[in-house]
Amino acid sequence: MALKALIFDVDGTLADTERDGHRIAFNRAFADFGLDWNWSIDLYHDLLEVAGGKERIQHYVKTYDVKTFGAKSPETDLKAFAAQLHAAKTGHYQTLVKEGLIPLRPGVQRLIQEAKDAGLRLAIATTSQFENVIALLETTLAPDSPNWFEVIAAGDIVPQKKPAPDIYLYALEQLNLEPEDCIAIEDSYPGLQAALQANLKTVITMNDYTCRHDFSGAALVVDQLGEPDQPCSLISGSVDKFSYLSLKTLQAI
Ligand code: XBP
Ligand code: MG
Repeated sequence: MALKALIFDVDGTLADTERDGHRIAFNRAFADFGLDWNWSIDLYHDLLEVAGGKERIQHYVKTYDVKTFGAKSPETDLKAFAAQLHAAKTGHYQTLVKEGLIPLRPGVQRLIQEAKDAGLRLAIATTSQFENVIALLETTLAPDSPNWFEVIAAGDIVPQKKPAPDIYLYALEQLNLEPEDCIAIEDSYPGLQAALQANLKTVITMNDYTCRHDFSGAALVVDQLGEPDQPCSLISGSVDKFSYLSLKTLQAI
């Protein structure tokens, strides 16, 4: 196949944003609202089953039967309450990202540069809020890097979040490409399901939160994209011996 575009997931794929970024931001927002909720590292692992911050908050309230008393918002309208809480969380997340505390994962900058140099088109398909993606790209890649991506498909732009394929279908439509022209790069089971249902060949770069997920159906699974001096491990997939994921490797799968 002649590879034309790479479609990147964001959280967990470009950077380990969840544990030290989103989780902390949620907890700060809870404190702002006078809530005694605390999302520990382990609890957050379970909560990550639900994609989308607003959806995750609603899931938490329903599943863990927590009380929203003491909050500034009415308890009666959970959706509206979650949206207010989530707006505060988004502010905290951006502050954390802009402090430069969340670096890109190994190999991300290199692979994006290789793809750019080879004239490949770039896109993003994420569940996270659009403004979160922009803050992360500007802080970690380059101030003008949002312009490197022809499509940034994010957050509520589609009705159904991952594992539904909607965000990938939207990105493909905006790129005006067929799935066989593209490769998706993901880190999680819900992300993989979304990409596979959009018929995209998918490479998984797993992380601490996702390393026990079921990655059946992925073309390749690695523990990180790797660098020439920082080799990655091949977890599954059929590919010639390599020590880091280059564009050449992607073109061969
Ligand atoms: C990431 C998510 C997001 C983030 C939080 O999914 O599920 O909800 O956890 O971001 P993906 P928001 O890896 O597919 O991008 O609070 O902005 O939703
Ligand atoms: Mg992800």
